[in-house]
Amino acid sequence: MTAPAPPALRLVVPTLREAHGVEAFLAALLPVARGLAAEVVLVDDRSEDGTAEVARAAITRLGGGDLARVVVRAGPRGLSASVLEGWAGATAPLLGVMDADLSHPPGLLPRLVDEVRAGADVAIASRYVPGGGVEGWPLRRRVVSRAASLLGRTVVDARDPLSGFFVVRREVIDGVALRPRGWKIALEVLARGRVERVAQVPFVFRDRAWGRSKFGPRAVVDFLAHLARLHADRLRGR
Ligand SMILES: Nc1nc2c(ncn2[C@@H]2O[C@H](COP(=O)(O)OP(=O)(O)OP(=O)(O)O)[C@@H](O)[C@H]2O)c(=O)[nH]1
Ligand SMILES: [Mg+2]
Repeated sequence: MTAPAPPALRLVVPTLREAHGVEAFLAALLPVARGLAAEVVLVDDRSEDGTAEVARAAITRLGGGDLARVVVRAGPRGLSASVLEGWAGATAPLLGVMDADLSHPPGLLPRLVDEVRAGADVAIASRYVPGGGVEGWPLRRRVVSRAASLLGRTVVDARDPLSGFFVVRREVIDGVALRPRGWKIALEVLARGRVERVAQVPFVFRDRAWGRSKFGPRAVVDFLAHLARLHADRLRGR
């Protein structure tokens, strides 16, 4: 028997309390992942609703045991920390991340991978380029997101630097000390990684189809602190 081919992409999906919809998400994602020869790692932050167990059962039911697994984290919860933990030790040349609540269409993944294969260092699924958008968010959330994106653009050259859906060439961050705070891993990768070419692929972000939003004032505070640190490090030449 020949050894299985190494994965082309490691896709990390951070999860917190997604038991209700994670099976629908995996049903949409796994065929796409298989087509891309991707490995999928769900990194769950000890969700109390049984997300990890539901996801494991779904992976088995969907016949995805050879390409997807669930890791349950220890230690303090954190979205960016979960993503870094999921990427750690990857041998695939490409790393990716997306949300588990179907806000990010799995069908867009091949396009992001193609962009990196065609020469981009990072391919971001972007809400804020022509053809992109947001569906189902109240005005308040749209305004906060837009304002945060504009602020993010003061440190990185991308229209949606807070997108949680992107693919990056592994070499871009290999050996780079990433210190993300809170949620915005893309901002950190773009600001500190060896990024020269960014591809921005439009998509329409759909509000979560189930579960309660975890967005709140804490997310805003974390973001502003993260941004301040990136500016300070830049001034100090780090
Ligand atoms: N591991 C881990 N995953 C998280 C954490 N917070 C959120 N997530 C997951 O990260 C992804 C993005 O979080 P969301 O809560 O959907 O963020 P959002 O889309 O900005 O906001 P809402 O959908 O309105 O809640 C989802 O798959 C969540 O389940 C966390 O602290 N740890
Ligand atoms: Mg969401």
